[in-house]
Amino acid sequence: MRAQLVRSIHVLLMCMACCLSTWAQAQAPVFNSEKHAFRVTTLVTGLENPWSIAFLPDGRMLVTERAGRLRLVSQDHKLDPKPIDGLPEVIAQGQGGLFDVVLHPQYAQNGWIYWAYNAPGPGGWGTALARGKLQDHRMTEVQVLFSMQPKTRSSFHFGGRIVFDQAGFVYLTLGDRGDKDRAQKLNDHAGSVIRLHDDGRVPANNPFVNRAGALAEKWTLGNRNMQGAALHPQTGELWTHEHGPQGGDEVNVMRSGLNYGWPVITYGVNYGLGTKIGEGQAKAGLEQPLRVWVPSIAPSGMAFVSGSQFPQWQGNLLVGALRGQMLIRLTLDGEKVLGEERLLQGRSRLRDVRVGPDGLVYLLTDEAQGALLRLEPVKP
Ligand SMILES: [Ca+2]
Repeated sequence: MRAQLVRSIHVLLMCMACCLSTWAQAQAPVFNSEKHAFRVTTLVTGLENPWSIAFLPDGRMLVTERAGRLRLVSQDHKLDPKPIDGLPEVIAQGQGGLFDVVLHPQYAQNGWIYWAYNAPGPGGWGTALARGKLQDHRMTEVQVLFSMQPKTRSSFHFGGRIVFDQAGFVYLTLGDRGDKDRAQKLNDHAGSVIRLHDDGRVPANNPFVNRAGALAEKWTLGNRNMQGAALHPQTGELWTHEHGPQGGDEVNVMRSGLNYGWPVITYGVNYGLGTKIGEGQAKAGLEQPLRVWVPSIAPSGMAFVSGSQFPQWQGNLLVGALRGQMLIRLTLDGEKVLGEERLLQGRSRLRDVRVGPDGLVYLLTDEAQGALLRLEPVKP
């Protein structure tokens, strides 16, 4: 009798746990939107604060978990219980941990996998970039290509997105590490995008290579914390978004040597206090964003829509939102934002947004029991 009662309570608790999960594996709800109806299929659950997805050519996927694990997902969407080992030490602390994972554009020929992570070093820790080659469950031939300087013990603003351009340069976004004045310093990597050759060498035509006292890896400055970056499919330019302070999240196009303003100009204010930061919203010589979100949505993950699955979304920019808990679809005319649609509102914090090789849209939810979701078009 007592055993039966315990069993009943156990079943009830299991049931409640299922109901509490936003994206249970069995459900595939259909959503209507302005241009497409779509189904959201839950492919994988049980990921701890997943951060990034990369698609291997054989149909498997790599998924990072912020706590420091790189995971494999099989072709039939089973999460391999055994993480990939051989990665250099990851400091999982506050917002820091394992971030982006990206394949080299010639992965089929060279096998290089790149990842960004919070690396230890003198003075604390900071964002770093490494690459390696996957053999079964082990990363081999590992090389650390870059490690930001100086390192501090702050838990905030690491950036951590990696993008390759069409010429083969690799870009890494770096946050201001919670110390805003660092973003304006040329002798500090914080608050910038850096640009490297694929083997970590500094390109001779980087903007500050010949500037005395400047760090040669820097491509931009004046950025606060970019957790979304993608290459524009037509122009080949690097688009990013960044977290503003309270209010003032931005979308920008990153160009060589330009200053994106933080913290001299911003559309945001100090958290809680609502007090002014810097000198206002615009200043000569400092770049203006293409789009500003006030109030903040806390953007993370970014992808341009391509492929044949969502023809009415072709060329649109998708942006995930953490605090905003939604997927944003921006329609564009060149660098002008024409419109915005808010999808999947109030369901989950979204950490990553990708368009897969199959043209479907993949999302990661930022939760202790996070999920890999897939948007699939539904005929009306
Ligand atoms: Ca700015």
